[in-house]
Amino acid sequence: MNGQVFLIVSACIVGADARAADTTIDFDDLLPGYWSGGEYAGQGVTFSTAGSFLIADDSSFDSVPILVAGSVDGSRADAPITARFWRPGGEPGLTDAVRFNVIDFGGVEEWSARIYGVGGELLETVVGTGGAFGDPHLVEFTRPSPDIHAVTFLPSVEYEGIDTLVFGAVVPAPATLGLWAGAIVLGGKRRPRRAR
Ligand SMILES: [Ca+2]
Ligand SMILES: [Ca+2]
Repeated sequence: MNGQVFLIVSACIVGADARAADTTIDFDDLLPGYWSGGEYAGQGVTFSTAGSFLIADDSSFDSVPILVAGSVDGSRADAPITARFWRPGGEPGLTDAVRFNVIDFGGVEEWSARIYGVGGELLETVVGTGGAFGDPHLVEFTRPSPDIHAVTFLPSVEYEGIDTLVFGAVVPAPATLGLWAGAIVLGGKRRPRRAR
């Protein structure tokens, strides 16, 4: 293998690795209807809703299923949907990039999306109105380092869902590092008190 070929092959391998780190969930393997939210746990993500149900909805459009959530009374698809990221074994995980499409099957009203850290802290919010069927609105969060544990989509009362969720590699949350840092800080504060 000469040097030029080696460089090309190396570049291809690096490119493939970068793409392989992303996981895409398009919900297309779900049959339309109710689902638990745990169907993709093996891929590092679970879904839940503040409403009463999650549903894979094709809504008789040409689209393959999207994910929507019903409100508590079950009459509308307008409840928040939260995706959480996990490591194998069920430990909380963090990623540095999340994106998904908003698909709007109803009238134009304001929706929002939020990302949260592992302690539930709000990191960023995006507000929008786009996403008409046939013209998906891309919502994208990119962080300088992996600190996204959850993303919540808050639809309006006018029927939006999400599709094609893509997220970067999920790494362990540094809980152990946090505990050690706390112990060091506490230890450092205690010594002067004893000396007084
Ligand atoms: Ca889909
Ligand atoms: Ca709408």
